[in-house]
Parts: sequence; structure tokens; C-alpha cells
Amino acid sequence: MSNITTVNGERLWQTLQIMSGFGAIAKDGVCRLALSEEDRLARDCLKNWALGAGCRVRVDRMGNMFLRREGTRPELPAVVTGSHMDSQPNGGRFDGVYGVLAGLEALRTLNDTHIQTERAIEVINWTNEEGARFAPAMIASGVFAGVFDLQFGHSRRDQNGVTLLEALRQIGYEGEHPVGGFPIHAAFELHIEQGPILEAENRQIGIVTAAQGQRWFEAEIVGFSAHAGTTPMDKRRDALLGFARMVEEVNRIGRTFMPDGRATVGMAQISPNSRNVVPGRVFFSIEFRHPDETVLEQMECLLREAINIVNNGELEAVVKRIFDYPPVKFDQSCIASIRDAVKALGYSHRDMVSGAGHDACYLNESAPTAMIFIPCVDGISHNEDENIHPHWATAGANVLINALLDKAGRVNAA
Ligand code: HGY
Ligand code: MN
Ligand code: MN
Repeated sequence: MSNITTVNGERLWQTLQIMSGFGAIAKDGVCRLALSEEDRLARDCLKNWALGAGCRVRVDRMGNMFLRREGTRPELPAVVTGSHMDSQPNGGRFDGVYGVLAGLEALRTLNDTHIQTERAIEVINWTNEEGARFAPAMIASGVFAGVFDLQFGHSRRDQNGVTLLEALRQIGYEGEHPVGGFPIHAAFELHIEQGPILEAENRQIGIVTAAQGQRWFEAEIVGFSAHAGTTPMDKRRDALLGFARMVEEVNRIGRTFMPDGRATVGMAQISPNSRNVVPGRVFFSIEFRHPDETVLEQMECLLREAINIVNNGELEAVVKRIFDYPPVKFDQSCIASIRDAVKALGYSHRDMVSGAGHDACYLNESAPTAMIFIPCVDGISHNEDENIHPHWATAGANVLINALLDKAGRVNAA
């Protein structure tokens, strides 16, 4: 990679600070749930910035936003980058949004340096990557990649019964463009690592060659709601007791497959959730992750054995898999573009497997894709304390813009 281009790190950092104001919560966190009013404000801001940078903005029927900087040959499949701007309820200021804004910064830098590319470059804001409001996660990139159909995507309901389609309409982001169905030449996603490795090894960049597989489940345990004062202990059908056993079992399954195995019960709804009523029902989530598909299969088998133990006549317990994707291997040619950029920039780096899921994992089903990581402080994410340093943010964006140029074809020297 001969002539390299570098971004305006200060401008990137400023856009990150402005964007973190939409849905800001205590401890410098954000709560910007997918298709919420906070998400609408962030989307409108992104759209205005993109229009200000001379991009065309289009929105598809899942609300995915595409910020397009035209190339000299518009008929060729574009090169894309992007990530997500929705957050966890107690999210950090960088998870997802950093990749979107670094992509915008790349387009702005190409404008500043009057670089023209043969292929168009598009920055994408994917809807509902987190799966915090609408399960499963990465639903919109999943529809784009053909993993889910549009009707499934639109029908997902949040905990208040609002469908994803209703939410799109409420914030005015139900676009008219079809979801997917067009070729992409190459795709890159830039993201914070959300783990401790890069910082601990004092490396600036992670070249992400793969991502671990995931399986998500929903489970329900039904007992019988009863008076806390008059119901003897041996006459209870306490759904929460069954839930407690399942939490122990899920944790045991995760530990059985350490060091790579992950098992989490993250969401639970207790009914009727009243202090003086023995819980009659618990609805909860379970998710497993591992780089090896056969281990995920073993974890699921152990889960089904565990649920049968709880399903003992006193309590009725059922579990349903709602989402799974196998371990992902990213595209070697895109990885090479990243590696060339990292070496040309002289950044310390290492290859990595992503522990987290990303839209790139689905995009990889329909386009050559790879990811770039930057460190985050103490590996903290999905927590208000999530943090990065400005120079990390700049380094990641510098790798991104040069990888994009490598694939989009530079028409003129700067
Ligand atoms: O859950 C994940 O892996 C991603 O951060 N949404
Ligand atoms: Mn993310
Ligand atoms: Mn996340």
C-alpha cells in the first residue's frame, strides 16, 4: 500500500461526543434503544452530517441507512463499511456508533483530500444490532443477508408488544428501498474490541479473522402463583425456584467449556413480580457462544437435559432456540487489505477472533467481509464505563479509510 491517507481525528472525536448526547445517561453512558426517540435523533443527526458531506442517503424497509459517496463508476458494486447506533439500556458511548462515525469521517476525509474512487463507498447504520429491544440481535443485517425474511424482521415485538415495523413508522424510518438483494464488492466493520486483549498487549489494532458462533434461547417456567403467607413451603410450585436452578445449570454449562465457552442468562421477567406472591411464571433468555459449532451443539444438549430436570410435574419448563449463527470466518482478501493498511501505517496489531457478534457476521454471508478492532479501556463494554482513547479512535479510522481505498480503487492521487 503506497500512498496512505489519514483522517481528521479531532473531527471524529467531536462527532462521537455530539452523538453520545442522544440518549445520554449517568456515568457517561447511553441508552439509545433501537428505533426509540433517542435513536431517531441520532439518525437525523447522522443524515444531516451525511448530506452535508455531499452523500446521498437512502433507507431500506428495515430502517437500515446507507450514506453513499459516489464513485466514478456507479454501475460497479460498492465498497461498504458501517455498524450500528442502537445501544444496550446501559450502553457505552462507542459500541457500534464508533464504526458508523469513523465511516463518515472517512468520507469527509476523501472530500477534504479530493480523492476520487472508482467504486462508490457506502457507510451503513444497521437497525437493531443489539437485540436489546427486539430479539434476535443483528436482525436487520440478518434480513439484508437473507438469513431472516422481511416479515419476520418486521414482526419482532419489544417487551411492550410494539412491533419493529410499528417502531420504524413511529420514528419515520420505514424506508421504501428493498432490504438487500444487491451485490457488495467488499465490506469492513470497525468496532471497539469489547474485551481486554488489545489493551493488555499494548496493541493498536485487532485484525479480526473470525467470530465465535452464538445460540440464543427463550425459556419459560410455569408453576402456580400463591399467597406468600398462607402457602406452606411443601405446597408451593415456585417458578422462581426452577429459574434459579436453570441459572445455576446455564452457568455450569458455560464453565464446562472454558476458556472459550460463554453462557449467559441476561433477561428475566417474573410474574406477577409481587413481593407477597409466590412467582407463578418466569420468562427468560439464555445465550451460548463458542468458536466451535460442535461445542455449541453440546451446550444445547446439556441445556435441554437441564430443562427436563426442572420439568418435573410440579413445574412446566420449555425452552426454544430463537437464533443461531455458526462461527464465522471472514474474507481473506478483505483481511489482507486491513493487514496492508496496518503495516503501511506502522501500527502494532494482532489477529483476533471476535467474542461479540456484529452485523459484519451476517454481512459476511452475502459479501466479502472483515473487521477491524481498536482497544477499549479494561475491555469494558455493555456498561456505562465503556471508554476508548482518542488516539485509538484515530488509528482505527486510519486503517479503515486505507482498507476502503484499497478495495474501492483510487482514481486520482490526492
Ligand atoms: O451481543 C453481542 O455480541 C453484540 O455486542 N451485540
Ligand atoms: Mn456493537
Ligand atoms: Mn453491543
